[in-house]
Amino acid sequence: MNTRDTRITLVRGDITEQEVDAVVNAANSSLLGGGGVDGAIHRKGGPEILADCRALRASHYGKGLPAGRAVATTAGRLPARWVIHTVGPRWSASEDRSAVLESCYRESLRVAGELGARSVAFPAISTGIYGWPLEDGARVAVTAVRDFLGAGRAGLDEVRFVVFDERAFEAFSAYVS
Ligand code: AR6
Repeated sequence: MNTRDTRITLVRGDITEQEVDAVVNAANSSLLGGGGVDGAIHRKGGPEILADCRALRASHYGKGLPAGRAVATTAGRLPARWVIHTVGPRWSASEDRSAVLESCYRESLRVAGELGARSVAFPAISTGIYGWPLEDGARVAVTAVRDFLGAGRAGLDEVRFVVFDERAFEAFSAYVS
């Protein structure tokens, strides 16, 4: 799929193994690590990432990074140049939080553009520990990225969705084609 000059691709794999300029972390507002993608990125990327996160907390985010926002750090030992940490919303059955989820993708792409990244890999934000239903998470993700790229501000060659299992691959396939 091409939106303006950026390819949107989908692969099944591990976000920590992507050779792209920036990988996006499904973080929490503490920026101090956790499970899922967050745990894998810190484990594989090493302590430099956490050191940068702590510095960001001290300088800007003493109260935590709000959901929907994004910040960049080194990628440490990952085969990428930067990690962009974003905080997804927890799924709520009673409240529509999809604008916050959209904002995660948009803000991550905005930060990627500021860094001069040409390629960005996203996990399926909020669809793991934060409980967002996969099909809807895929819809919001692809729509948000497509809308951002359609506005023509990106300067990116590729936005890659990286999903862990077959179910997620099928969910994203419905929107990335
Ligand atoms: N590569 C690609 N996708 C993965 C990987 C991986 N290595 N590991 C898991 N997934 P999650 P969230 C998929 O839970 O829902 C952390 O504790 C997974 O199957 O990582 O945004 C943070 O600190 C799912 O589809 O992120 C927060 O507290 C998707 O990635 C909280 O979890 C996202 O799952 C954030 O929860």
